[in-house]
Amino acid sequence: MAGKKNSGPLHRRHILRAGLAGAGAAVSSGVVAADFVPAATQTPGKPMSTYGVPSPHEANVQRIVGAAYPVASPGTGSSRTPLHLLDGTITPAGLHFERHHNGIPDIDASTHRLLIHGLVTRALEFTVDELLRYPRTSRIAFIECAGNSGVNGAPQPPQTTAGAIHGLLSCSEWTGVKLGLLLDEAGIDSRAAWMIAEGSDAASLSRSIPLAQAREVGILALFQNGERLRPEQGYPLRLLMPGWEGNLNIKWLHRIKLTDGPVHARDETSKYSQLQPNGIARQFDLIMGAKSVIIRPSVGMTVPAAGFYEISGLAWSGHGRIAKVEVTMNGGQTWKEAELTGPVLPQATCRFRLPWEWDGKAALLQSRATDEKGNTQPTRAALMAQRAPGQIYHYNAIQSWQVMSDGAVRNVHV
Ligand SMILES: Nc1nc2c(c(=O)[nH]1)N[C@H]1C(S)=C(S)[C@@H](COP(=O)(O)O)O[C@H]1N2
Ligand SMILES: [Mo]
Repeated sequence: MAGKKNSGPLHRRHILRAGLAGAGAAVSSGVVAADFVPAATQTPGKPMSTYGVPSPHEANVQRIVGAAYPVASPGTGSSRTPLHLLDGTITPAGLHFERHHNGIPDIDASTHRLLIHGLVTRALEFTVDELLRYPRTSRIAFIECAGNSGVNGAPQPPQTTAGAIHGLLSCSEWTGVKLGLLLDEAGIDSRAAWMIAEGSDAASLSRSIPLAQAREVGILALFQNGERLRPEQGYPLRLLMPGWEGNLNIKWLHRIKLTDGPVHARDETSKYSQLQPNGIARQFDLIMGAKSVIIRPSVGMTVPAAGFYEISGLAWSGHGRIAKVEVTMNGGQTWKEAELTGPVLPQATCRFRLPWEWDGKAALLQSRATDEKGNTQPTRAALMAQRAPGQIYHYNAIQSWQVMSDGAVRNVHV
């Protein structure tokens, strides 16, 4: 069945055949409609609220907070999106992963300024109110930290949830002003080839970015999923470089300087460069590769019994749209093409799904995404062979989950 396309939405016939129709409890014939009165129908409900929050019954759906290494201040480190507790493609703002190099600054938008200077015809300074007068654009895009999934580089596979391993990844609708518009207003000097963007946090995080691409795809994001950016995501202003290394999406952005070359700032030499086995480091490896991960089932979940299940996961690529996601339930002997349900947008996560009839025997599940440019995912062995020991950036290898005969799921290196 290699490469066979899934025939589309599940048919009721298929579900009946696979026995899922028995998943609900049988209702005894003695039950009448009058007995079936939910308690909540008996009292008036709660009033309206000014800002909605999730159901108290979903209180376990939280970001996974915790630094994997000792940090200098409590605001330094990351929290991860609980991918395994969500569905669809858009990350709720309150669950967007966080990566702060020195905490979240408290910024009053009315005093914040953006400076564009360096190799420009005239330096420009903007207040946030001024930026809000410019024409806006919206796009759905993922942000993925370059260190995402790097824990899978460890010799022993971590037995933690899909969110804990792969949750330095979130996807939102971002709205703001095209960077190119403001660069053109400042006037790009012919010597300018790069720019450095700097944040106004205690880390003054700054990264060099090739100017032509920044002008083409960069967005000065002011809104996230319809509301103003959350402080954790860079309020009041962040740079969005869809599909590029998370680190380039400078939060609390206050300065863009046009330069003739990369600045080799601290954050692109001490970090975010990657040592190869030959001792030479790759620098400015800026676009996130094609990637996918099966989220249901994954570690922490149990497949209760043989029968029908839906395998589901996320796929994304910094190079464009996802073209296909193949899934194997037998460790790569045969692959089936999953259905991409819902929007398939460039530089955005998309959802793949595939029906699975589990026979109750041990099964090795993997997914492999290919994007529209033909980029695909390496095996873990192939990826590790290109890395010096301990190098964890841009880990996009195929994830392997072993479903054991008792239904438990293990992370395995194959
Ligand atoms: N100013 C500033 N911008 C920053 C960072 C930071 O610490 N300071 N972290 C970067 C890193 S490493 C990543 S992965 C993304 C994370 O964005 P998020 O916290 O909105 O998920 O922001 C980037 N922008
Ligand atoms: Mo990052």
